[in-house]
Amino acid sequence: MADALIVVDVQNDFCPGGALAVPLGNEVVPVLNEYIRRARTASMPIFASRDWHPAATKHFAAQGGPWPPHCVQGTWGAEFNPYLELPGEAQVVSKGTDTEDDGYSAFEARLPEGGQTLREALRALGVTRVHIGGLATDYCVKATVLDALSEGLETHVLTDASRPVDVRPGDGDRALRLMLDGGAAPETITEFHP
Ligand code: VGL
Ligand code: ZN
Repeated sequence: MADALIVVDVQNDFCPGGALAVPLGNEVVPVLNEYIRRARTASMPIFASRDWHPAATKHFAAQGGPWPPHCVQGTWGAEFNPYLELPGEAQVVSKGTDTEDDGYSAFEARLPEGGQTLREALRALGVTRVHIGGLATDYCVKATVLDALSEGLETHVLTDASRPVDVRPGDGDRALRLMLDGGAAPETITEFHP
Protein backbone atom coordinates (compact mmCIF):
# COMPACT_ATOMS: atom_id res chain seq x y z
CA MET A 1 0.00 0.00 0.00
CA ALA A 2 1.68 3.19 -1.19
CA ASP A 3 0.30 6.51 -0.02
CA ALA A 4 0.54 10.07 -1.29
CA LEU A 5 -0.33 13.42 0.25
CA ILE A 6 -2.11 15.89 -2.04
CA VAL A 7 -2.20 19.53 -0.89
CA VAL A 8 -4.80 21.43 -2.90
CA ASP A 9 -4.47 25.11 -3.86
CA VAL A 10 -3.07 26.68 -0.68
CA GLN A 11 -2.44 29.94 -2.51
CA ASN A 12 -2.55 33.60 -1.48
CA ASP A 13 -5.73 34.35 -3.42
CA PHE A 14 -7.64 31.71 -1.43
CA CYS A 15 -6.45 33.07 1.91
CA PRO A 16 -7.62 36.19 3.75
CA GLY A 17 -6.39 39.23 1.80
CA GLY A 18 -6.61 37.36 -1.50
CA ALA A 19 -8.91 37.91 -4.47
CA LEU A 20 -11.13 34.89 -3.72
CA ALA A 21 -10.52 34.49 -0.01
CA VAL A 22 -11.80 31.39 1.70
CA PRO A 23 -12.95 32.41 5.20
CA LEU A 24 -10.19 31.30 7.60
CA GLY A 25 -8.41 29.66 4.66
CA ASN A 26 -5.06 30.37 6.30
CA GLU A 27 -6.01 28.09 9.21
CA VAL A 28 -5.21 25.05 7.07
CA VAL A 29 -1.55 26.04 6.80
CA PRO A 30 -0.15 24.94 10.20
CA VAL A 31 -2.17 21.72 10.06
CA LEU A 32 -0.98 20.94 6.55
CA ASN A 33 2.59 21.67 7.65
CA GLU A 34 2.22 18.88 10.19
CA TYR A 35 0.81 16.49 7.56
CA ILE A 36 3.73 17.45 5.33
CA ARG A 37 6.27 16.83 8.11
CA ARG A 38 4.86 13.39 8.84
CA ALA A 39 4.59 12.47 5.16
CA ARG A 40 8.17 13.53 4.61
CA THR A 41 9.43 11.54 7.57
CA ALA A 42 7.70 8.50 6.08
CA SER A 43 9.11 9.23 2.57
CA MET A 44 5.53 9.58 1.33
CA PRO A 45 5.33 11.47 -1.97
CA ILE A 46 3.82 14.94 -1.65
CA PHE A 47 1.97 16.75 -4.42
CA ALA A 48 0.88 20.37 -4.21
CA SER A 49 -1.64 21.57 -6.77
CA ARG A 50 -2.03 25.18 -7.73
CA ASP A 51 -4.82 26.98 -9.52
CA TRP A 52 -2.88 28.56 -12.40
CA HIS A 53 -5.13 30.57 -14.67
CA PRO A 54 -4.44 32.67 -17.74
CA ALA A 55 -5.45 36.37 -17.40
CA ALA A 56 -8.60 35.73 -19.46
CA THR A 57 -10.54 32.49 -19.04
CA LYS A 58 -14.19 31.42 -19.07
CA HIS A 59 -13.66 30.73 -15.36
CA PHE A 60 -13.68 34.51 -14.70
CA ALA A 61 -16.73 36.81 -14.58
CA ALA A 62 -15.40 39.06 -17.37
CA GLN A 63 -15.61 36.07 -19.74
CA GLY A 64 -18.98 34.88 -18.40
CA GLY A 65 -17.74 32.65 -15.59
CA PRO A 66 -18.58 32.59 -11.88
CA TRP A 67 -15.43 34.00 -10.29
CA PRO A 68 -13.48 37.22 -9.91
CA PRO A 69 -9.97 36.98 -11.36
CA HIS A 70 -7.75 34.90 -9.08
CA CYS A 71 -4.58 32.82 -9.22
CA VAL A 72 -3.44 34.36 -12.49
CA GLN A 73 -0.16 32.76 -13.58
CA GLY A 74 2.88 34.59 -12.26
CA THR A 75 1.02 36.92 -9.87
CA TRP A 76 1.34 37.19 -6.07
CA GLY A 77 -2.15 35.74 -5.65
CA ALA A 78 -1.12 32.56 -7.45
CA GLU A 79 1.88 31.97 -5.16
CA PHE A 80 1.59 29.42 -2.39
CA ASN A 81 0.82 30.84 1.04
CA PRO A 82 4.28 31.86 2.31
CA TYR A 83 3.81 29.92 5.56
CA LEU A 84 3.17 26.64 3.76
CA GLU A 85 6.30 24.56 4.30
CA LEU A 86 6.62 22.67 1.04
CA PRO A 87 9.82 20.65 0.91
CA GLY A 88 11.94 20.66 -2.21
CA GLU A 89 10.85 17.16 -3.13
CA ALA A 90 7.16 18.11 -3.21
CA GLN A 91 5.88 18.02 -6.77
CA VAL A 92 3.96 21.08 -7.88
CA VAL A 93 1.16 20.43 -10.36
CA SER A 94 -0.71 23.21 -12.17
CA LYS A 95 -4.33 23.21 -13.27
CA GLY A 96 -6.91 25.64 -14.63
CA THR A 97 -4.34 26.63 -17.25
CA ASP A 98 -6.89 26.40 -20.04
CA THR A 99 -9.10 29.29 -21.21
CA GLU A 100 -12.17 27.06 -21.64
CA ASP A 101 -12.19 24.95 -18.51
CA ASP A 102 -12.59 25.58 -14.75
CA GLY A 103 -9.93 23.05 -13.84
CA TYR A 104 -11.22 22.38 -10.35
CA SER A 105 -9.68 18.93 -9.91
CA ALA A 106 -5.99 18.34 -9.23
CA PHE A 107 -6.43 15.29 -11.49
CA GLU A 108 -6.59 17.75 -14.39
CA ALA A 109 -3.17 19.02 -13.37
CA ARG A 110 0.18 18.31 -14.90
CA LEU A 111 3.71 18.31 -13.64
CA PRO A 112 5.97 21.07 -15.06
CA GLU A 113 6.89 21.34 -18.72
CA GLY A 114 3.87 19.55 -20.08
CA GLY A 115 4.86 16.47 -18.15
CA GLN A 116 2.83 13.69 -16.59
CA THR A 117 -0.66 14.20 -15.29
CA LEU A 118 -1.13 13.73 -11.56
CA ARG A 119 -2.83 10.42 -12.30
CA GLU A 120 0.17 9.18 -14.32
CA ALA A 121 2.58 10.30 -11.61
CA LEU A 122 0.59 8.48 -8.91
CA ARG A 123 0.39 5.36 -11.02
CA ALA A 124 4.12 5.40 -11.68
CA LEU A 125 4.70 5.53 -7.92
CA GLY A 126 2.28 2.67 -7.28
CA VAL A 127 0.08 4.88 -5.12
CA THR A 128 -3.19 3.27 -4.06
CA ARG A 129 -4.19 5.56 -1.18
CA VAL A 130 -4.31 9.35 -1.13
CA HIS A 131 -4.75 11.92 1.62
CA ILE A 132 -6.28 15.15 0.29
CA GLY A 133 -6.71 18.53 1.97
CA GLY A 134 -6.51 22.24 1.24
CA LEU A 135 -8.71 24.87 -0.39
CA ALA A 136 -11.51 24.97 -1.04
CA THR A 137 -13.56 22.10 0.41
CA ASP A 138 -16.56 22.83 -1.83
CA TYR A 139 -14.64 23.24 -5.12
CA CYS A 140 -11.16 21.94 -5.72
CA VAL A 141 -10.90 19.59 -2.73
CA LYS A 142 -14.30 18.11 -3.60
CA ALA A 143 -13.47 17.72 -7.30
CA THR A 144 -10.08 16.18 -6.49
CA VAL A 145 -11.54 13.74 -3.97
CA LEU A 146 -14.31 12.64 -6.35
CA ASP A 147 -11.77 12.10 -9.15
CA ALA A 148 -9.51 10.12 -6.80
CA LEU A 149 -12.47 7.89 -5.94
CA SER A 150 -13.30 7.35 -9.59
CA GLU A 151 -9.65 6.43 -10.18
CA GLY A 152 -10.23 3.63 -7.68
CA LEU A 153 -7.92 5.13 -5.06
CA GLU A 154 -8.58 4.73 -1.36
CA THR A 155 -9.29 8.34 -0.53
CA HIS A 156 -8.99 10.17 2.76
CA VAL A 157 -10.21 13.75 3.07
CA LEU A 158 -8.35 15.84 5.63
CA THR A 159 -11.24 17.52 7.41
CA ASP A 160 -9.01 19.56 9.74
CA ALA A 161 -6.93 20.84 6.83
CA SER A 162 -9.71 21.99 4.46
CA ARG A 163 -12.01 25.03 4.47
CA PRO A 164 -14.97 25.93 2.22
CA VAL A 165 -15.73 29.08 0.24
CA ASP A 166 -19.41 28.67 1.28
CA VAL A 167 -20.83 30.87 -1.50
CA ARG A 168 -24.14 29.53 -0.16
CA PRO A 169 -24.12 28.70 3.55
CA GLY A 170 -23.75 24.96 3.99
CA ASP A 171 -21.86 24.33 0.72
CA GLY A 172 -18.86 23.02 2.63
CA ASP A 173 -20.97 20.65 4.73
CA ARG A 174 -22.80 19.41 1.63
CA ALA A 175 -19.50 18.89 -0.18
CA LEU A 176 -18.13 16.84 2.70
CA ARG A 177 -21.27 14.71 2.80
CA LEU A 178 -20.99 14.10 -0.95
CA MET A 179 -17.35 13.01 -0.60
CA LEU A 180 -18.13 10.66 2.29
CA ASP A 181 -21.19 9.25 0.50
CA GLY A 182 -18.93 8.66 -2.50
CA GLY A 183 -16.66 6.48 -0.39
CA ALA A 184 -14.05 8.87 0.99
CA ALA A 185 -12.98 8.47 4.61
CA PRO A 186 -12.59 11.50 6.87
CA GLU A 187 -9.19 11.89 8.47
CA THR A 188 -7.61 14.28 10.96
CA ILE A 189 -4.02 14.75 12.03
CA THR A 190 -4.44 12.54 15.10
CA GLU A 191 -5.17 9.63 12.74
CA PHE A 192 -2.32 10.30 10.33
CA HIS A 193 0.63 8.13 11.31
CA PRO A 194 2.34 7.13 8.07
C1 VGL B 1 -11.18 27.07 -6.54
C2 VGL B 1 -12.93 28.47 -7.03
C3 VGL B 1 -12.33 28.85 -8.20
C4 VGL B 1 -10.54 26.12 -5.57
C5 VGL B 1 -10.56 27.42 -7.72
O1 VGL B 1 -9.29 25.99 -5.59
O2 VGL B 1 -11.27 25.51 -4.79
N1 VGL B 1 -12.36 27.59 -6.21
N2 VGL B 1 -11.15 28.31 -8.54
ZN1 ZN C 1 -9.88 29.01 -10.12
